Amino acid sequence: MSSLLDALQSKALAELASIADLKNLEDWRILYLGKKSQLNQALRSLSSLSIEERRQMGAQANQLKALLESSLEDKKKTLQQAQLTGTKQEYFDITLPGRPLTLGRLHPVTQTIREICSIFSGLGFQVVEGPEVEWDYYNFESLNIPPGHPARDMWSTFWMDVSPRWSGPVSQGHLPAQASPMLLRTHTSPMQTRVMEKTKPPVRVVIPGKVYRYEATDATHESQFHQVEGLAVDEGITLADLKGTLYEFARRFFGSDRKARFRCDYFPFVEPGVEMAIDCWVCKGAGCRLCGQSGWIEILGAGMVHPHVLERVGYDSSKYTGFAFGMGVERMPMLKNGIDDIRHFFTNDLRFLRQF
Ligand code: YSA
Repeated sequence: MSSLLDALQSKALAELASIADLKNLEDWRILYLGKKSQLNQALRSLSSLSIEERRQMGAQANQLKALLESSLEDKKKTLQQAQLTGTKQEYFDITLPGRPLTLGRLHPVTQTIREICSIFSGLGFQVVEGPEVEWDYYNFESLNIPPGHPARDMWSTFWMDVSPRWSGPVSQGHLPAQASPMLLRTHTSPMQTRVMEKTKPPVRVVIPGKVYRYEATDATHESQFHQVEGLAVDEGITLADLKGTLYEFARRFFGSDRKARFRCDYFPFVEPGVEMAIDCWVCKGAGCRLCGQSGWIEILGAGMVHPHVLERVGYDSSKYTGFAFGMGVERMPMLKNGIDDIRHFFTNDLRFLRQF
């Protein structure tokens, strides 16, 4: 057995010396040190020897095992080093640039919200956010839209299946907002009341966020979309401030070559009310499917905050006036980049999203 182990040692070390890559080294390890290796079989057969022989052969076999293991480690280090420095045939070039990681990017709607907010920040407005699930009081009543008001039809929405419950005190016969039903907000305007309830004038805020409507979708209408609300309240604010601010915004967002148009509009929470439209990017004002043949696309509703809205939050409407607006976010990049259908934003088609 001793001569068998000697022969095994010479053969194993001779083969190891000629190995030039890690794959063959692994094969060598399995052959000489693996479970079914000759060495392991020799170790297992020790039990059939006499005690004296077992001691001698056991020691020799263990020495050989240790020698093969340390030789294997040395060889492995040598081969790995050769790979890194490129001194052997099998190597990789560590100077090659790595594989680029696929980085995500912000959704075009998020990019637009950030751009809009950044423009208004530059005009002195703070950015505030509010809840998407809202009380009827903030969404409608505080904005002069009591139950049964026809404006509710225009903003038909998704109601929460929670029955209003209020067991707290009733001050001067008025139930608090929390006693009204809850809904997915139909516009960002409820945040006007929330901000004014918590702040004394002067106020200058923009409020970006998601809104929901029970709406038949088409190229410019979604049932879930985004708005940015704006509110400025101070002494001496006039409609000229509203128009000046929004013209300046349109100039910075769309560029000075685009046309903006104001027309009278009606919203129960402003007096007077206006809508602002930008000339259609696709047809350049000639009329097309996107703009409903009008040449213009409405981007926002606005107006001078109604005195009742101011009084309701405790502002003195004989001292303070204000303007407010609510713009549709998706329509802004549509107008800027010629996107012909609002639904592209939410179908998650990477061919569309990667363009922004
Ligand atoms: C009006 C006066 C104020 O003092 C303050 C805000 C407002 C705006 C009001 N809260 C409102 O929501 N008006 S709106 O229904 O006309 O919507 C405002 C803008 O949102 C529209 O001009 C349009 O750009 C966008 N929008 C409306 N419905 C949409 C939509 N965008 C996509 N899909 C829809 N279904």
